Amino acid sequence: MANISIIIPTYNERDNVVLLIEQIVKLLPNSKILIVDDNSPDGTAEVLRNLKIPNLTVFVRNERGLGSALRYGIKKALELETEFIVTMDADLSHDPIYLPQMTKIAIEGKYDLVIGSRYINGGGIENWPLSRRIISRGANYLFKLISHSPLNDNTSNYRVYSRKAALLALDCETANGYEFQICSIFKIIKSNLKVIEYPIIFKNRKLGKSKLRISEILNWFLYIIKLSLSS
Ligand SMILES: Nc1nc2c(ncn2[C@@H]2O[C@H](COP(=O)(O)OP(=O)(O)O)[C@@H](O)[C@H]2O)c(=O)[nH]1
Ligand SMILES: [Mg+2]
Repeated sequence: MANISIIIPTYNERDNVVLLIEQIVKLLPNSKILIVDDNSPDGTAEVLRNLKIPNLTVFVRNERGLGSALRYGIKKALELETEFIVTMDADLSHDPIYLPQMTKIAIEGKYDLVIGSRYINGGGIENWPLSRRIISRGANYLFKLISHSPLNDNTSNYRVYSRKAALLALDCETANGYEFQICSIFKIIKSNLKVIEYPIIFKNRKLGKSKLRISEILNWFLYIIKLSLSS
């Protein structure tokens, strides 16, 4: 049985994260679950501390940022001698039902990255507004154009990384927020690691709010220009 850690970044996800963890424990009982919470004002961390789940660790940081939260979780997972590292959102958009198959593919196929993909046959999105669909499609189109990525969904945070791929992702030291998703894929494909997509149906969150802000979208586009100039 491979040693798997599942990293879940949280910011104000009190109403989602418990449901998610309960499902993960049933589906992958031997995995370690690492929550990286940025001191959520809604008390996400306190709710989690009251759960009696042996393989659950909750890290509370005094800074904000999705990119740095993911890096923090990956570092902790590598310290645990984890062989495969999963990242996924806390808001139930990433259905844990796919976890057994995604991790099996990584282990048996010796993949360095298995990405839960909305944009291949069998994948899709439920209940996202048109504006979010356009932003996501546009971001993927631009990234593919500059990186020649073989992947159709490069911005999904539902992933299984090998140790080698996770170490490369950690090189994205300055990638904030959503920049981390493309920086890590960029490094992984430029190193010719073995990558594959697995179709997922992404469901828009029912509870809590998205943290994506206009400023972050603009920064993302500036970042992709920098990436294209440096490559
Ligand atoms: N630790 C941490 N997690 C974050 C931060 N921003 C977003 N997240 C988490 O990252 C995941 C994706 O964020 P979400 O707001 O759902 O973005 P969207 O799905 O792109 O609309 C969720 O689990 C959030 O709780 C942050 O600043 N710090
Ligand atoms: Mg979300």
